[in-house]
Amino acid sequence: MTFKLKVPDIACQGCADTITESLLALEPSAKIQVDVPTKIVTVESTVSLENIKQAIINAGYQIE
Ligand SMILES: [Cu+2]
Repeated sequence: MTFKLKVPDIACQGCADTITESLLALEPSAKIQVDVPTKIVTVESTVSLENIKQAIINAGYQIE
């Protein structure tokens, strides 16, 4: 499944890296794209949307 999530707190590449790492910890083979200007995280993963959201929240970010 491919999920698109808006994470308004993303401000820089450091935020993008933190979110990417937390999602890779969840599923190492996930494909993750973080677009800093639009603050959109695209995740291609077999993990449920709920778990993806939780990983982003645990990394310290809120999802819109
Ligand atoms: Cu940042």
